[in-house]
Amino acid sequence: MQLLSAYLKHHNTDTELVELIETLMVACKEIALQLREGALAGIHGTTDNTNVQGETQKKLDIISNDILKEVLLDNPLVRGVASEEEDDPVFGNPNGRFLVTFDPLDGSSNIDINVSVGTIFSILEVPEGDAADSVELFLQPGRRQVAAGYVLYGPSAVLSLTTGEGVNMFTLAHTGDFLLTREDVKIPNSTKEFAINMSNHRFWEPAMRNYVGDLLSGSEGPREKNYNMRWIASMVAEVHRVLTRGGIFTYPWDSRDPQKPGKLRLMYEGNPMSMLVEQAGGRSTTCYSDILDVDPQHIHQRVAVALGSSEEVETLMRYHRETPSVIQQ
Ligand code: FDP
Repeated sequence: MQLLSAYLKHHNTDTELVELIETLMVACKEIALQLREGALAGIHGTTDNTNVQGETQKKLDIISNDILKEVLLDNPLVRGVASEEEDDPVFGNPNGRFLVTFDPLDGSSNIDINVSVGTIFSILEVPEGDAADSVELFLQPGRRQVAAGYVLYGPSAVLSLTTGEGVNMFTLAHTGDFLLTREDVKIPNSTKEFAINMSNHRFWEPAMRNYVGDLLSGSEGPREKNYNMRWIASMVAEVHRVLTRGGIFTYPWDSRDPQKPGKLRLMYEGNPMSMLVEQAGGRSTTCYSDILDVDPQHIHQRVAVALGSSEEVETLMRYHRETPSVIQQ
């Protein structure tokens, strides 16, 4: 089995990008260790703080954020980082080539119950000609990502990575190395599995209600097959399942907060997961257009997300084209 860095070098990945990914993995290994200790390390529970999105911060959210920030900013290749847990970007070497955005611990409401969580990351290059440190450096559409991935901390820790040439998975071995365990991951085009938080049903758009209604009517309904539902409430785990065996995962717009386009964040959830899914042959959309083409206006911008098996995502988009929208554009 091949080591992560050997695999990337063998496939002629830019050497500075390989170095940056190795740095990211140093931080993720440390987070994996902290998670493994769990209650023994006294790291469960919440802090008295809320993040910029108004969500209560778990102790491990903060610990993971601090680990990633410190390790990344220590690498001179890094111009700056932006995190779910930081109000504003934090800058490092003024001559650094890369920008990194991350959700340090996605699905963190699952930490205390010992269910899978993960770190999601996106890597961009500093745009040419831009001199000053500013949030604008980061506001690039997802199509410009040079790499993206996540580390899922489950029964084993797994890195899913794309540098724009397919998706590969690496498992953390007891030696502390990430070893190649799945090469050139491909999402099956069709599926019988969906993931959505059904408790929000009454807040969805009519198109989403119709679509899910038709899935639930199974072989007797217009889709003419029986679907199964999975909901882990940890995006990173849902996307891992979709990459592994197909399916559709969606967190759509809902009317609880009609001004917000969705719950998930574009720059460190929607974009990196969309790059992975597209690179694995799947589709990723806001329900109306590709997430990777969304022009970001804010670092903590939210986005509606539907991703996974291409035929299923395209069917969902057709429901949205054919049903009048209630969203004020
Ligand atoms: P969490 O708030 O626990 O970090 O990123 C947000 C996220 O988890 C996703 O991982 C998950 O899919 C979703 O929120 C679950 O949210 P709800 O329980 O509010 O539906």
